[in-house]
Amino acid sequence: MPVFAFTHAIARSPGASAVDGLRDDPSTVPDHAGLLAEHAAYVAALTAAGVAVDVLEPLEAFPDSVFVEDPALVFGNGAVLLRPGAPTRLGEREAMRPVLHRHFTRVLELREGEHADGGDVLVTESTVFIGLSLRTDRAGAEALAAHLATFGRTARIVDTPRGILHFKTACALVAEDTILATSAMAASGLFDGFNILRTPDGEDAAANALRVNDTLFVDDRFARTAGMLAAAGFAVRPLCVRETAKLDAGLSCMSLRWQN
Ligand code: CIR
Repeated sequence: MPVFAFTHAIARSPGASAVDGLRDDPSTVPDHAGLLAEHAAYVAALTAAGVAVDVLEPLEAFPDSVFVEDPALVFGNGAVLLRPGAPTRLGEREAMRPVLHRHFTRVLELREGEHADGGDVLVTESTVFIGLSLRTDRAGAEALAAHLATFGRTARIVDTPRGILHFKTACALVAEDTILATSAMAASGLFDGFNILRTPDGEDAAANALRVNDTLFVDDRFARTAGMLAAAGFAVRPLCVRETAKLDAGLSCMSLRWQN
């Protein structure tokens, strides 16, 4: 069963505080109504792709909590409660803890001093890449790798290219043996052995695509990437994430996905 075969997902609606989320450029302020509309369309697209989505209530105390991908990592046989690397996001893990226990019988945890964001984790069949970044430190990556081994998964700790927030900001698994990547990520050599589809010039931000069952979600601002993927045979579903992107986030960040 491919690692992008999903039956279940967790998402969290953006609260009013979401407009105060972390971002590289504080002068770009997202619109709350726009964030809500994009989130609702995203959940509807997951549902249409065959996924049952548990949509959690907003958490006003944590502006970035809509990005549920970061405080946890989930698989069909268990979950890991992570420790996000941004101080303002660390508390999201406590809110995620009961949610994970509701869905999974086996929940492992990172400990104090260990930090990792789910956005830095790319799961493929053979390897789980863990990107070291400003959010994911070596202690967190090594602890996560050890937890992954107990789930029967092999981790590889790598460097996230400088200048991007998360490892998956620049790449996505789009088929069992195929990775969509920015040119910089493609040139890193990390994905030797995979087929690599490069995002066209000027469309680096399209690399945070999301494969869910037979559907490939792509940011609708990037027509050339969508065209390339459609020509390669993918069932592309463009989604609007213009407001969400103002928070340095994209399609993978808004859900935790697994197969039961
Ligand atoms: C943050 O800086 O943490 C959020 N504004 C964006 C998180 C994006 N998450 C992801 O790429 N997995």
